[in-house]
Amino acid sequence: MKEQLQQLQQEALEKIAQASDLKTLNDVRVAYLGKKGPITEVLRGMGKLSPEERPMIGALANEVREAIQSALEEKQAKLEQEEIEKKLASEAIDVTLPGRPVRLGNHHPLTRVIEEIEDLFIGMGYTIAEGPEVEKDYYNFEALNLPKGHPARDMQDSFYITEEILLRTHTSPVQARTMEKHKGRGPVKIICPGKVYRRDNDDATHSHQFTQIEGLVVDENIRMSDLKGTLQAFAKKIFGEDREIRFRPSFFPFTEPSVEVDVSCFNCGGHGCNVCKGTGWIEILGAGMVHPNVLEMAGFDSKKYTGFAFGMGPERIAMLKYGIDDIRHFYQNDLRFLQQFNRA
Ligand code: 2NM
Repeated sequence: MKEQLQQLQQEALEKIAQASDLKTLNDVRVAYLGKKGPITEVLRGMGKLSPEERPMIGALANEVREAIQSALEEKQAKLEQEEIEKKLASEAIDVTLPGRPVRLGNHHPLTRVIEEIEDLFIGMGYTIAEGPEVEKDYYNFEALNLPKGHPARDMQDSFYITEEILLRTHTSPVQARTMEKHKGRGPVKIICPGKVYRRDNDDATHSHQFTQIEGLVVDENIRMSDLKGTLQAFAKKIFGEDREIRFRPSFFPFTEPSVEVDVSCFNCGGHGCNVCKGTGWIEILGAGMVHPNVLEMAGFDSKKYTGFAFGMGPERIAMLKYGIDDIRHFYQNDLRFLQQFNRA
C-alpha cells in the first residue's frame, strides 16, 4: 500500500507538470483528489489494515494528498499568470503610433459666396428673410407688377404645379410677403437668399435650378444714391477694395427706374482684358427703385415710402471670383472640383 501511494504521487506530479492549460489541470485534480479518486479509495480501505500499519499509511496518504494539492496550486498560479500575459500581449496598443488622419470636409464654394454676402449685409443692419420654394402665382408675379398676360412671364418660363402654384422663379416673392407682413410701416431691410427654378435647358451658363440673393430696403427718403453706396460696398467686399461700380439703364417690371450694375474688372483693373472682354467692366447684378405699384400692393403708401431692391446670382459671382467656367460644376459634387476650395 505504501508503494501504491508513492506511485500515485509520482504519477500525479508528472501529469501536473505536463498540464499546459487550466482545464487539463482541473481534470488532474478531479482524477486524483476527487471523491472517487484513488487516494480517497486508499483511505477508505484503511479499515482492513492492522492497527500497527494504520497510522503510518494514514500519515503517508495525507502527505501524498498535500504534495499533490500544493503542486496543483503552484501549477495553477503559473498557468493563470501565463494566460494573463498572453492576453496582455494580444491586446497591446502602441500608443506611440501616429493617429489616422480624419478627412475634413469644407464649405461648398456657393455656400461660401452666399455666406460672405450675407455677412456683409448683416453687418449693414439687414435681416435674412426666407420663404417657400413652392409659391403662389400671386407672390411670384402678380404682387411684383407682373399681371397675368404680362410679356415678361414668358421670358421666365416657369415650372407650374397648378394654375396658381409654381416653383418660384426668383426670391422676390419672399420680399413681397415680408413687405405685406410689415402692414405699411417701414423700415424693411432684408436680403433673401435661396433656390429658384426656371424651365431652361442646362448648359455651361444655364441651370433649371440655381440660387439668388435679393435685397430690399423700404423706408422714408430712400434714394438711388443709397442703392449706389450699398452696392459699392458690396463690390469692394466681394471683388476687392479698389473696385468701382457703374449703373446702366435697364428695365424690370418691379423697379422704376431700373439699372444693370457693372463692377470694374478685378483682373485688369479696368484697362480691358479677356475676363471683361476688353470693356474694363463686368456685369454683376440688376437693381432699381421699387415700383410704386409693388409698394402699394404690399400695403405701403408710395407717397410716404420709397425703396430700392437688387438681385444677383451667387453662381455668377462665384464663377467670376474663382474663374469657374461651367455652372454645372456647382451641382455635380465632384470632389476634384470641390477640394480646390479647401481652406488653407
Ligand atoms: C432684380 C433686379 C431689380 C427685386 C425687386 C424686388 C421687390 F420685391 F422688392 F420688388 N425684389 N427684387 C429686383 C429688382 C430684383 O433682380 C435682378
